[in-house]
Amino acid sequence: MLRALIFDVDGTLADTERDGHRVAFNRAFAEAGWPWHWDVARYGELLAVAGGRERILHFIASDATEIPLRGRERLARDLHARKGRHYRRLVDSGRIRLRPGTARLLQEARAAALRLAIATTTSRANVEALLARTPSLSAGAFQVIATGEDARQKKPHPEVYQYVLDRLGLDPQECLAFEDSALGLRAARTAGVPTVVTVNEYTRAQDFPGALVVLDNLKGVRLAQLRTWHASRRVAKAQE
Ligand code: XBP
Ligand code: MG
Repeated sequence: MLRALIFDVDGTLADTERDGHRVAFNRAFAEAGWPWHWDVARYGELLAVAGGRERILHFIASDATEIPLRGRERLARDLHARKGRHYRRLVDSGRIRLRPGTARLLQEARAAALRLAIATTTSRANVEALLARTPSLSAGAFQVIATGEDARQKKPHPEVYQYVLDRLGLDPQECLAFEDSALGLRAARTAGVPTVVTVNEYTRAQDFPGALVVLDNLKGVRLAQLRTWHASRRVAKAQE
Protein backbone atom coordinates (compact mmCIF):
# COMPACT_ATOMS: atom_id res chain seq x y z
CA MET A 1 0.00 0.00 0.00
CA LEU A 2 1.21 3.49 -0.85
CA ARG A 3 2.00 5.49 2.30
CA ALA A 4 4.56 8.14 1.34
CA LEU A 5 5.83 10.24 -1.55
CA ILE A 6 9.52 11.13 -1.59
CA PHE A 7 10.59 14.05 -3.78
CA ASP A 8 13.93 15.02 -5.21
CA VAL A 9 14.21 18.82 -5.33
CA ASP A 10 16.59 19.97 -8.06
CA GLY A 11 14.99 19.41 -11.44
CA THR A 12 12.00 17.57 -9.96
CA LEU A 13 10.11 19.72 -7.48
CA ALA A 14 11.43 22.87 -9.09
CA ASP A 15 13.41 23.99 -12.12
CA THR A 16 16.47 25.00 -10.14
CA GLU A 17 19.41 24.09 -12.31
CA ARG A 18 19.74 26.25 -15.45
CA ASP A 19 18.47 29.56 -14.00
CA GLY A 20 19.28 28.88 -10.35
CA HIS A 21 22.32 26.81 -9.42
CA ARG A 22 24.13 27.49 -12.72
CA VAL A 23 23.71 31.25 -12.44
CA ALA A 24 24.76 31.13 -8.78
CA PHE A 25 27.95 29.19 -9.64
CA ASN A 26 28.84 31.84 -12.22
CA ARG A 27 28.17 34.69 -9.78
CA ALA A 28 30.37 32.98 -7.20
CA PHE A 29 33.20 32.60 -9.73
CA ALA A 30 32.96 36.27 -10.72
CA GLU A 31 32.75 37.43 -7.11
CA ALA A 32 35.89 35.49 -6.20
CA GLY A 33 37.73 36.80 -9.27
CA TRP A 34 37.84 33.65 -11.40
CA PRO A 35 37.32 34.01 -15.16
CA TRP A 36 35.15 30.88 -15.38
CA HIS A 37 31.67 30.77 -16.85
CA TRP A 38 29.47 27.70 -17.15
CA ASP A 39 27.13 28.16 -20.10
CA VAL A 40 23.90 26.19 -20.40
CA ALA A 41 25.44 23.37 -22.43
CA ARG A 42 28.58 23.03 -20.31
CA TYR A 43 26.50 22.96 -17.16
CA GLY A 44 24.49 20.08 -18.64
CA GLU A 45 27.73 18.09 -18.93
CA LEU A 46 28.79 19.03 -15.41
CA LEU A 47 25.50 17.75 -13.99
CA ALA A 48 26.97 14.27 -14.43
CA VAL A 49 28.71 15.08 -11.14
CA ALA A 50 26.26 15.22 -8.23
CA GLY A 51 26.79 17.91 -5.61
CA GLY A 52 27.93 21.48 -6.12
CA ARG A 53 31.25 21.24 -4.29
CA GLU A 54 32.08 17.99 -6.08
CA ARG A 55 31.11 19.64 -9.39
CA ILE A 56 33.54 22.51 -8.78
CA LEU A 57 36.33 20.07 -7.88
CA HIS A 58 35.67 18.08 -11.03
CA PHE A 59 35.80 21.27 -13.11
CA ILE A 60 39.09 22.37 -11.54
CA ALA A 61 40.57 18.93 -12.21
CA SER A 62 39.71 19.20 -15.90
CA ASP A 63 39.88 22.94 -16.70
CA ALA A 64 42.06 24.59 -14.07
CA THR A 65 44.89 22.13 -13.59
CA GLU A 66 47.28 24.99 -12.79
CA ILE A 67 45.68 25.21 -9.33
CA PRO A 68 47.81 23.15 -6.94
CA LEU A 69 46.19 19.95 -5.69
CA ARG A 70 46.52 20.88 -2.03
CA GLY A 71 44.54 24.12 -2.47
CA ARG A 72 41.63 22.70 -4.42
CA GLU A 73 39.41 21.41 -1.62
CA ARG A 74 39.55 24.71 0.25
CA LEU A 75 38.88 26.69 -2.90
CA ALA A 76 35.91 24.47 -3.79
CA ARG A 77 34.46 24.92 -0.29
CA ASP A 78 34.82 28.70 -0.49
CA LEU A 79 33.26 28.91 -3.94
CA HIS A 80 30.46 26.55 -2.96
CA ALA A 81 29.60 28.63 0.12
CA ARG A 82 29.47 31.77 -2.06
CA LYS A 83 27.39 29.93 -4.60
CA GLY A 84 24.89 28.88 -1.92
CA ARG A 85 24.39 32.50 -0.89
CA HIS A 86 23.83 33.60 -4.50
CA TYR A 87 21.46 30.70 -5.07
CA ARG A 88 19.31 31.59 -2.07
CA ARG A 89 19.19 35.21 -3.22
CA LEU A 90 17.90 34.02 -6.59
CA VAL A 91 15.30 31.85 -4.88
CA ASP A 92 14.24 34.74 -2.63
CA SER A 93 13.75 36.91 -5.71
CA GLY A 94 11.11 34.46 -6.93
CA ARG A 95 13.07 33.44 -9.99
CA ILE A 96 12.83 29.70 -9.29
CA ARG A 97 9.52 28.08 -10.11
CA LEU A 98 7.93 24.84 -8.98
CA ARG A 99 7.41 22.47 -11.84
CA PRO A 100 3.90 22.08 -13.30
CA GLY A 101 1.59 19.84 -11.29
CA THR A 102 3.80 19.45 -8.22
CA ALA A 103 2.00 21.83 -5.82
CA ARG A 104 -1.41 20.42 -6.70
CA LEU A 105 -0.28 16.82 -6.33
CA LEU A 106 1.34 17.55 -2.98
CA GLN A 107 -1.87 19.13 -1.74
CA GLU A 108 -3.88 16.13 -2.87
CA ALA A 109 -1.44 13.76 -1.17
CA ARG A 110 -1.62 15.71 2.09
CA ALA A 111 -5.43 15.71 2.00
CA ALA A 112 -5.28 11.92 1.60
CA ALA A 113 -2.93 11.66 4.65
CA LEU A 114 -0.01 10.37 2.62
CA ARG A 115 3.31 11.24 4.17
CA LEU A 116 5.67 13.53 2.28
CA ALA A 117 9.45 13.60 2.29
CA ILE A 118 12.37 15.16 0.46
CA ALA A 119 15.55 13.35 -0.62
CA THR A 120 17.97 15.83 -2.14
CA THR A 121 21.66 16.39 -2.77
CA THR A 122 21.49 20.10 -2.10
CA SER A 123 21.74 21.78 1.31
CA ARG A 124 19.04 22.22 3.94
CA ALA A 125 19.36 26.01 3.69
CA ASN A 126 18.67 25.82 -0.05
CA VAL A 127 15.63 23.60 0.42
CA GLU A 128 14.24 25.79 3.18
CA ALA A 129 14.68 28.91 1.04
CA LEU A 130 12.68 27.28 -1.74
CA LEU A 131 9.92 26.06 0.56
CA ALA A 132 9.68 29.48 2.21
CA ARG A 133 8.94 31.00 -1.21
CA THR A 134 6.06 28.60 -1.73
CA PRO A 135 3.27 29.10 0.83
CA SER A 136 1.42 25.93 -0.23
CA LEU A 137 4.65 24.04 0.38
CA SER A 138 5.77 25.20 3.82
CA ALA A 139 8.56 23.18 5.43
CA GLY A 140 5.92 21.64 7.72
CA ALA A 141 4.36 19.89 4.71
CA PHE A 142 7.23 17.40 4.73
CA GLN A 143 7.71 14.94 7.59
CA VAL A 144 11.30 14.25 6.59
CA ILE A 145 13.71 16.53 4.73
CA ALA A 146 16.95 14.72 3.96
CA THR A 147 19.68 16.81 2.35
CA GLY A 148 23.31 16.68 1.30
CA GLU A 149 24.25 17.22 4.95
CA ASP A 150 22.47 14.00 5.97
CA ALA A 151 24.21 11.66 3.55
CA ARG A 152 27.95 11.24 3.29
CA GLN A 153 27.69 9.81 -0.19
CA LYS A 154 25.82 11.69 -2.88
CA LYS A 155 23.38 10.22 -5.38
CA PRO A 156 23.54 7.80 -7.20
CA HIS A 157 24.43 6.27 -3.82
CA PRO A 158 21.16 5.35 -2.06
CA GLU A 159 22.20 6.78 1.33
CA VAL A 160 19.87 9.79 1.26
CA TYR A 161 16.91 7.52 0.43
CA GLN A 162 17.88 5.07 3.16
CA TYR A 163 17.97 7.97 5.61
CA VAL A 164 14.44 9.01 4.58
CA LEU A 165 13.11 5.45 4.84
CA ASP A 166 14.62 5.06 8.31
CA ARG A 167 13.07 8.31 9.49
CA LEU A 168 9.68 7.47 7.99
CA GLY A 169 9.89 3.95 9.39
CA LEU A 170 8.53 2.59 6.13
CA ASP A 171 9.40 -0.20 3.75
CA PRO A 172 10.69 1.12 0.37
CA GLN A 173 7.79 -0.62 -1.34
CA GLU A 174 5.35 1.54 0.62
CA CYS A 175 6.80 4.67 -0.97
CA LEU A 176 6.98 6.32 -4.34
CA ALA A 177 9.98 8.45 -5.33
CA PHE A 178 10.02 11.30 -7.85
CA GLU A 179 13.25 12.00 -9.70
CA ASP A 180 14.34 13.86 -12.81
CA SER A 181 17.71 12.28 -13.59
CA ALA A 182 19.40 8.93 -14.19
CA LEU A 183 21.59 9.53 -11.11
CA GLY A 184 18.57 10.20 -8.92
CA LEU A 185 16.68 7.22 -10.31
CA ARG A 186 19.62 4.96 -9.50
CA ALA A 187 19.72 6.23 -5.93
CA ALA A 188 16.01 5.61 -5.39
CA ARG A 189 15.98 2.23 -7.14
CA THR A 190 19.05 1.00 -5.26
CA ALA A 191 17.18 1.84 -2.06
CA GLY A 192 14.27 -0.23 -3.43
CA VAL A 193 11.84 2.66 -3.92
CA PRO A 194 9.56 2.52 -6.99
CA THR A 195 10.21 5.70 -8.96
CA VAL A 196 8.37 8.08 -11.26
CA VAL A 197 10.70 10.11 -13.49
CA THR A 198 9.79 13.60 -14.73
CA VAL A 199 12.37 14.70 -17.27
CA ASN A 200 13.60 18.23 -17.97
CA GLU A 201 15.77 19.81 -20.66
CA TYR A 202 18.95 18.45 -19.06
CA THR A 203 17.76 14.88 -18.54
CA ARG A 204 15.40 14.21 -21.46
CA ALA A 205 17.94 12.17 -23.42
CA GLN A 206 19.03 9.98 -20.49
CA ASP A 207 18.05 6.33 -20.02
CA PHE A 208 15.84 5.44 -17.08
CA PRO A 209 16.06 1.69 -16.48
CA GLY A 210 13.60 0.48 -13.87
CA ALA A 211 11.47 3.66 -13.76
CA LEU A 212 7.77 2.99 -13.17
CA VAL A 213 6.94 5.65 -15.72
CA VAL A 214 8.78 8.49 -17.46
CA LEU A 215 6.82 11.74 -17.88
CA ASP A 216 7.45 15.29 -19.08
CA ASN A 217 6.05 16.67 -15.83
CA LEU A 218 3.33 16.05 -13.24
CA LYS A 219 0.73 18.31 -14.87
CA GLY A 220 -2.66 16.63 -14.60
CA VAL A 221 -1.28 13.64 -12.68
CA ARG A 222 -3.70 12.72 -9.88
CA LEU A 223 -3.16 10.61 -6.81
CA ALA A 224 -5.41 7.84 -8.17
CA GLN A 225 -3.02 7.52 -11.12
CA LEU A 226 -0.02 7.34 -8.79
CA ARG A 227 -1.69 4.55 -6.83
CA THR A 228 -2.27 2.63 -10.07
CA TRP A 229 1.37 3.01 -11.11
CA HIS A 230 2.50 2.04 -7.64
CA ALA A 231 0.32 -1.07 -7.70
CA SER A 232 1.87 -2.00 -11.07
CA ARG A 233 5.41 -2.02 -9.64
CA ARG A 234 5.71 -5.80 -9.56
CA VAL A 235 5.09 -5.87 -13.32
CA ALA A 236 7.76 -3.18 -13.80
CA LYS A 237 10.19 -5.11 -11.61
CA ALA A 238 9.66 -8.32 -13.58
CA GLN A 239 10.41 -6.44 -16.78
CA GLU A 240 13.75 -5.00 -15.57
C1 XBP B 1 21.16 17.95 -7.89
C2 XBP B 1 22.56 18.35 -7.69
C3 XBP B 1 22.87 19.50 -6.87
C4 XBP B 1 22.64 20.86 -7.40
C5 XBP B 1 23.45 21.84 -6.58
O1 XBP B 1 21.08 16.58 -7.57
O2 XBP B 1 23.46 17.69 -8.13
O3 XBP B 1 24.23 19.42 -6.66
O4 XBP B 1 23.05 20.94 -8.74
O5 XBP B 1 23.30 21.69 -5.24
P1 XBP B 1 19.70 15.85 -7.22
P2 XBP B 1 24.51 22.01 -4.22
O6 XBP B 1 18.61 16.65 -7.87
O7 XBP B 1 19.81 14.49 -7.83
O8 XBP B 1 19.55 15.81 -5.73
O9 XBP B 1 25.41 23.00 -4.87
O10 XBP B 1 23.83 22.59 -3.02
O11 XBP B 1 25.21 20.72 -3.93
MG1 MG C 1 17.36 16.07 -9.43
